[in-house]
Amino acid sequence: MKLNKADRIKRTRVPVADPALADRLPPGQVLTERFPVLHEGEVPEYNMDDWTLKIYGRVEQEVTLSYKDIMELPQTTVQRDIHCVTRWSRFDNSFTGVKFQDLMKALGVTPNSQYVMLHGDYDYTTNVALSDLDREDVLLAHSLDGEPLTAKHGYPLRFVVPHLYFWKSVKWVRGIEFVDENHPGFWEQNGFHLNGDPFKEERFSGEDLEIPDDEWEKKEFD
Ligand SMILES: Nc1nc2c(c(=O)[nH]1)N[C@H]1C(S)=C(S)[C@@H](COP(=O)(O)O)O[C@H]1N2
Ligand SMILES: [Mo]
Repeated sequence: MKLNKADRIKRTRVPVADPALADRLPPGQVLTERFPVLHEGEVPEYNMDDWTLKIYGRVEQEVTLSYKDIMELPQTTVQRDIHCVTRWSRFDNSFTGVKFQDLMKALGVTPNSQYVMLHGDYDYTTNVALSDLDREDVLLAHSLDGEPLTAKHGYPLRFVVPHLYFWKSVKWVRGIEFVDENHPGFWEQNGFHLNGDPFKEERFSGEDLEIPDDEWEKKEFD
């Protein structure tokens, strides 16, 4: 059933803002304890012997890592809230993995550019500024709340960029490409904001689209 615009607006319940959450819950978000699954395309299956993560583009030296290489790097756990542009937020997610900063340090990779295109299976991309990755709490995560990520949530490895809308947190990450210009990735080419700060409500690049606050409840949970 395709709703016309008026119907959609009628269905748009304005999320109730709990004043106690004002500092924590970005505008227009709804809190959930469940964990919705959102992505385009199929959930990949891997033979971990063949799996690689490539770091390439505008760097002094390109590097290809195995899963073992990643697991041998220093491990960090960060507890953060996550905010999806389809209006759900989930508090206190405890992700474990390798900090982007530690990865760069360990590899001695010196980027020659200020922008990054992140690549995930299958053919998913999202653009981020290097300054948005070069932070204490940006992880390449393999676990959530002490358990390995499920296939649907990005096993074996996903980015967690908690201060931006969750579409920037690439699941099934396979490539970190340093690029000269901030070209839009997949969702950014499809009407979403180039940057995506939830506290500034940077949802869209052009005209606002209606996102009913229960949009995500039609999705799968895992
Ligand atoms: N590889 C890949 N990563 C992806 C996506 C995707 O389609 N493919 N979707 C993004 C979007 S739009 C969201 S909201 C989050 C959802 O993560 P979750 O399914 O763990 O909640 O993953 C992001 N990472
Ligand atoms: Mo999303």
